Amino acid sequence: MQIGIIGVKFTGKTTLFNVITGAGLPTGQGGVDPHLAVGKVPDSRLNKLTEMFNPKREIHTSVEWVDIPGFQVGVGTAGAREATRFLEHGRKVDALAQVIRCFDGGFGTADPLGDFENLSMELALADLQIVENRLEKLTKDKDRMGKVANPLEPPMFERFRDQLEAGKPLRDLEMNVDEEKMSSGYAFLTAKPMIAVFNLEEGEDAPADAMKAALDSGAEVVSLCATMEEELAELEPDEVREFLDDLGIEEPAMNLMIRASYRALNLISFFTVGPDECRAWPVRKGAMAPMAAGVIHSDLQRGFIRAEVTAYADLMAEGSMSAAKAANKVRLEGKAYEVQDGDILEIRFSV
Ligand SMILES: Nc1nc2c(ncn2[C@@H]2O[C@H](COP(=O)(O)OP(=O)(O)O)[C@@H](O)[C@H]2O)c(=O)[nH]1
Ligand SMILES: [Mg+2]
Repeated sequence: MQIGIIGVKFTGKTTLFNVITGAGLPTGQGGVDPHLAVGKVPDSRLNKLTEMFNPKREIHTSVEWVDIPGFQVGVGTAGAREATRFLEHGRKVDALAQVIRCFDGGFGTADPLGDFENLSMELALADLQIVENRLEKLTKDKDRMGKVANPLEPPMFERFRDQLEAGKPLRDLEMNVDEEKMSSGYAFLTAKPMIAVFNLEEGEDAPADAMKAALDSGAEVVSLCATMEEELAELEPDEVREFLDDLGIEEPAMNLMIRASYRALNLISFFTVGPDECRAWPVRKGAMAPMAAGVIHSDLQRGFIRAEVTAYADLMAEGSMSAAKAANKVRLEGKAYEVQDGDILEIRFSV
């Protein structure tokens, strides 16, 4: 699963990418190539499980991030080419994190609402182009053969066109299973989950108008200061703790941003615990127990018998696995059990 970081040039995309992945790319450069790196998904529940079970290893889930070259508005043909390139990279990822500059930083007065609207417009126009091409092709088919191959397509694409012409993203539209199937191959940009990341001057708030525009477009919204996150990432754990305590916050805003992105991918985490390893695993929200078992190993899915399931909150409330068992908090679940975020699983299987 990949998350693409998009936005206008010099908004802090690469700074964020570096903090999330540790990639160490130069910032302030406005490069032209995308960069890909893996970033772990911080989860304090896993840290607590590690404290409880004291395993040899602690393994977080991770997702892939793509630092996509910046987008520049209205700079002639070279700019148009660049804009297209950024859209191409955007199509390949599963979710988009749009970074919005709210700091000055010597780049001129920030225009968060303007930047958000411009980029949203660019995405909508790119999708509209595809929709119109498709509608044109369908009209030609109809003229030539008297009908279209799939009569469900024209009304769907007309609905898409109306939505995009109204300046609204496709992610807003209710789609049935057929429509999901028919449209998925087009990789529409405005159908992808979006996280709006307001990159602030330290200590300032995100502007309400831009925040509202992002929320209205169905995006998840996060505010942070990328350069402060960059400094935090260089501190020792106890220094970080002290710093956060001073601010009266539980964890770095970056963690919230990463988890919002993880949620946007429609992923939840379940855990496995033991003396060797405490580990978080990613699974699609709504997945049944055998599917989750398959994330660990295909044998566990093939030979799935049952899952021993303990809710994270129950385990913490009871204080140990044996206490949870004694309190009947360890349940035996079958193939039709829908795995919940934070479940601790032990799979029983036979192959
Ligand atoms: N003041 C301030 N500067 C920032 C912040 N985030 C990034 N920058 C600076 O803005 C410049 C551009 O950052 P970069 O990450 O390369 O932006 P990109 O072009 O979007 O990848 C760099 O000099 C960063 O140090 C921030 O939150 N506050
Ligand atoms: Mg960059």
